[in-house]
Amino acid sequence: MKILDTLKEKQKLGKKSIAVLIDPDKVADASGLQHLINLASENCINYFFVGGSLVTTTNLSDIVREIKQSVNLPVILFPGNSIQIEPSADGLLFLSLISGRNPELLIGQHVVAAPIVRNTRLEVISTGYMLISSGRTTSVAYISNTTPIPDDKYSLAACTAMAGEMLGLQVMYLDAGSGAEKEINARMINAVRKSIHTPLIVGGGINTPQKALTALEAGADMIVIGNALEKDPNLLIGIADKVYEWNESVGAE
Ligand code: 1GP
Repeated sequence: MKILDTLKEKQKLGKKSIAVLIDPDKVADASGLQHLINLASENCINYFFVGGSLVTTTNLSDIVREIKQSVNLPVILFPGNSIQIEPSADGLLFLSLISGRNPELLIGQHVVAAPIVRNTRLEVISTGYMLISSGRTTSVAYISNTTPIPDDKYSLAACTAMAGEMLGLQVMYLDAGSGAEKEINARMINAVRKSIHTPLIVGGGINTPQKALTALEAGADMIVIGNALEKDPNLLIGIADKVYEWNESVGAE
């Protein structure tokens, strides 16, 4: 089944997913990566995301290969720009940064990437990517040269998501930015949830089981955890438990 179809199916059933984000620049060594892959697989995570706002290494294909050799889980590219395309992954979040007004990230890089992507077997998932302010400036806000939506401008975020959906984007991604000081607040997630029908991904600064649960309760269909695991991979156990418990409570797969 395709990634997007699975997400929509789970959304219909009220089930949630969890993705582990691997930033190629933060992979210190092969054994650390392997440990994280094993933990992720033992804790029933659903997806690996691979990418970052600034990738200075050339290990993208090695990382995808390492994951695919170890576990049978979809690897989804979460690219910061058009050079982060790796054909051996399973899917690609084709991100349009709709919270910003930088034409390069709304459509420019996509034009460059489209013919390359067309020649791959990647499942392309068009994604309305929305940055929400989260305290200090994050790498993604700086690199993208965009202003995140203020975290108390609920209707601005809701209308942005709504417009993204009307433009045909298949998934919305609310991101506070990797390693965000403040995760996205429940009211913001809920406002966006209520404004759209597409699956909703939420990430940035989720570093405790409670924050994960709050995001799920507020309406996230998928949560993404990255930075916190770079410091303490075992945090995944408690966070993944929340997703597991949620799914158990809504019934069998
Ligand atoms: C960042 O949403 C992802 O784009 C994950 O954020 O690294 O803070 O978990 P963290």
